[in-house]
Amino acid sequence: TWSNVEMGPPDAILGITEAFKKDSSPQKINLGVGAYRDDNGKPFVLECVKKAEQALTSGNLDKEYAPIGGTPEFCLETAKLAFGDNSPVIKDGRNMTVQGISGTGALRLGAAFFSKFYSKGKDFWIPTPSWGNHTPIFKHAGLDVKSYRYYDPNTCGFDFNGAMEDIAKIPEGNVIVLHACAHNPTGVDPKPEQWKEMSALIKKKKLFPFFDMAYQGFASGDTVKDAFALRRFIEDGHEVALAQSYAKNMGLYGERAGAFTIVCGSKEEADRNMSQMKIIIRGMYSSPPIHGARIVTKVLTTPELKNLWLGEVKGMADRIITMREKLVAGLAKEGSSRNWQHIIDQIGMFCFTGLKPDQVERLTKDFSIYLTKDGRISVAGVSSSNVDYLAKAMHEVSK
Ligand code: PLP
Ligand code: TYF
Repeated sequence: TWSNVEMGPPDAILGITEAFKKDSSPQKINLGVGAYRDDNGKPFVLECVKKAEQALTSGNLDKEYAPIGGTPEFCLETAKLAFGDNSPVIKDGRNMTVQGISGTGALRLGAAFFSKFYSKGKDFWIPTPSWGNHTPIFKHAGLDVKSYRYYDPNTCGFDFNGAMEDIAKIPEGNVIVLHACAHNPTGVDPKPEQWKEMSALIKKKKLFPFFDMAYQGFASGDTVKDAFALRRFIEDGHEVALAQSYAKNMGLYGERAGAFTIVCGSKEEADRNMSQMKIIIRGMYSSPPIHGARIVTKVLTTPELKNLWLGEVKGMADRIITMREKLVAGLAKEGSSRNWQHIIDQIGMFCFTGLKPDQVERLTKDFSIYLTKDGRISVAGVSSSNVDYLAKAMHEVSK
């Protein structure tokens, strides 16, 4: 029956973990997938999450289905986290927010909704480069994906002029995808002043901003600071779409808790959009998983747990910043004459090292260090015990 089905390639990011597992070197390091590790290299379950789970267990909750769009409480708390408790969007009920199956599922719901109902322009414009899964997610929904300049390999920083030039040429009505903070894979974000100019241009060009916020809190360690771009666009009067994820900032990777929001012109419009969003969800997977969403709701609605969480997010962000500094210091100690300042300047979980594909290959072959071909390393996989080895290896392949 399936003789026509060809073997597909492994996923560019998740395939790395498969290769890593097969490697028997005791010094091997997995810097492929973006998943936080503590300084012992172990997966980290946040204390606030453990406490929330204990409270949930003792509450003897049932396992009934969630509503199609997730519980109203989860959706409200998640929207408040993004837009701010006192945001007029929330006060006026202009947000249509549903739970998604983590950030990926949220993006996919947004893509489905735009594909079916958005009539002003058919293309989704993503930065170059962008998260490798953006293109497949949007294409699955029948959208066309195009790109605007974003990363400048010469400076290992943001190509502001290139981005502005390209955005100015995007046809009116098209959708522009923006990483709200901690851009994946480059770790390069626009500065606040640059966001302001981008917002003005996007408004003038009548583009629809679609934010992907998978790392709120992970860039600066502060969830409010990391929401700057999104909130600025709202202040400027944009109607936006937003995909959120709790995978990284609450460490809920496998729980698949996230949300999709469209900010509408009125509550009445939001209600109509919600009715259609539910019809889409019902036909895709009917209703979302409940456990992760319950944890999130518990953490966000219990002041003590929320404070604990904010401290833990900052702790994760700070450890990553420390590792960036140690890596650069280690490279200097090895005698590298290259300028590695961008490793410190870039933010969030990832660092775009600037290493070329052949250098990446050598890191893996000769040093059992696993990373994506584009030279991205997940800094979350770096620890006090492997940073010196990593610095030595990076120097060896780049000198
Ligand atoms: N968007 C970006 C830019 C990401 O980096 C990720 C995760 O790596 C996601 C969305 C969604 O991840 P998840 O589906 O695990 O929430
Ligand atoms: O490291 C990255 O960029 C991501 C991480 O279901 C990821 O691709 C892994 C699994 C998943 C969603 C995101």
